[in-house]
Amino acid sequence: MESNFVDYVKICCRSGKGGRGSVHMHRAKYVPLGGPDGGDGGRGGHVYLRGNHNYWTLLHLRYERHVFAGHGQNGGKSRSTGADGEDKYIDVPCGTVVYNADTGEYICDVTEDGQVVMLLKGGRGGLGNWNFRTATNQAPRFAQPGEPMRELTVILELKLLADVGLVGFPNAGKSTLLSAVSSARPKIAGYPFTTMEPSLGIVSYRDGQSFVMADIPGIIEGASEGRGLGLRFLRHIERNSLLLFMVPGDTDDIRREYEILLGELRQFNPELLEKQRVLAITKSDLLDEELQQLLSADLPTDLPTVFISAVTGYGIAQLKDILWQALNSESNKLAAITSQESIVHRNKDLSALQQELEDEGEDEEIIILDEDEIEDVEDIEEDWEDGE
Ligand SMILES: Nc1nc2c(ncn2[C@@H]2O[C@H](COP(=O)(O)OP(=O)(O)OP(=O)(O)O)[C@@H](O)[C@H]2O)c(=O)[nH]1
Ligand SMILES: [Mg+2]
Repeated sequence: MESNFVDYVKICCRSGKGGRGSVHMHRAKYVPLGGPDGGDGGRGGHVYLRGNHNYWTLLHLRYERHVFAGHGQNGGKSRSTGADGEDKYIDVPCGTVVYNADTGEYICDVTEDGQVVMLLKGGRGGLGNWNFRTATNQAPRFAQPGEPMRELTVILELKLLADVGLVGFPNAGKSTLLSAVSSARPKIAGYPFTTMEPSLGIVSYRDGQSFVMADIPGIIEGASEGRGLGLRFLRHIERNSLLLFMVPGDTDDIRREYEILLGELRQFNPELLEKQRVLAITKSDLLDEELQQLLSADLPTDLPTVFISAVTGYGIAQLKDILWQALNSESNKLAAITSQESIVHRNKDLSALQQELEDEGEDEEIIILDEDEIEDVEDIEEDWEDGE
């Protein structure tokens, strides 16, 4: 199954090459010695990255393997300058980290909405022969080539995936909660491992504020030894600032289930336990008041706890308050884990692409004039020599 949860992509970027300057001699009926009038080449297109808060994943870039800016047009006669190549913008979610895919070197961070970073500069256009007139060479037969294009393959990785990561056994109601508080529509069903891949939702809070919640596949006892879907999905909550543990109210021993989850997380990465935690007792609609009080007395005391029902909406507002407070007390305190090993390289076979790029990328350093252009130039020179 193809995942629609994309937190890294590899993109081959190329700026445009500059257009070459033109070698041209002005010819008009009554102007026999018109002189050089070759215009300048246009600038090649730049490649930019642009932060866009409407994106939360890199999914939209998944099939965007190449981003090629346009080439500058060549200069023309009558001193006309070639058009600049089209610039390209790669829209990325805020919190995207950019690495050089070949060296693994960090390039930049895009953190703010609207932030624009130039990734590759387009080649400058060459000057036309008009620019090279001098007293001693009034009919220069040369012009500058445009600057070559530049190429770079980058890996884009999302640093901050979500603020809140949901942690619970299968069937705990994680996906149901996400769909109750956000517009995300993860699959929900009464069997374990309904969720096979993480999904994100934006939870709106008061006054137009919001935070991001990540639903990940359920964890079972022994997941660290590979049981169930294992723990590989925990990679996705390593970068969340808060973990929301979810245990159904009808569980025999809520505290024990919570401890099992903690244990599995510890096995995966002990640093996960340094994150803030909140415990939600889900499916509270299945409990009566009396039972809820009974259970309350035996809940873990080292973290905030709340009874919720995603079905009736009970406790959801309170949960959001608790999450919001916790997020803002310590938000963004945790440095993102941006170590190289957290980048997974997928589809690494770039050899074909590389070849294609090389073939296309041969730059014309030598200016080849059209037949009649050459004649023009020679005619004029002869005219001038005759005249002298
Ligand atoms: N009564 C009641 N049932 C709920 C509630 N929340 C979820 N459920 C039910 O519990 C079952 C599992 O819900 P999911 O949201 O798919 O659980 P999950 O934690 O995402 O499960 P996995 O994806 O398998 O890990 C579904 O049948 C839901 O309808 C609730 O608040 N009350
Ligand atoms: Mg689910």
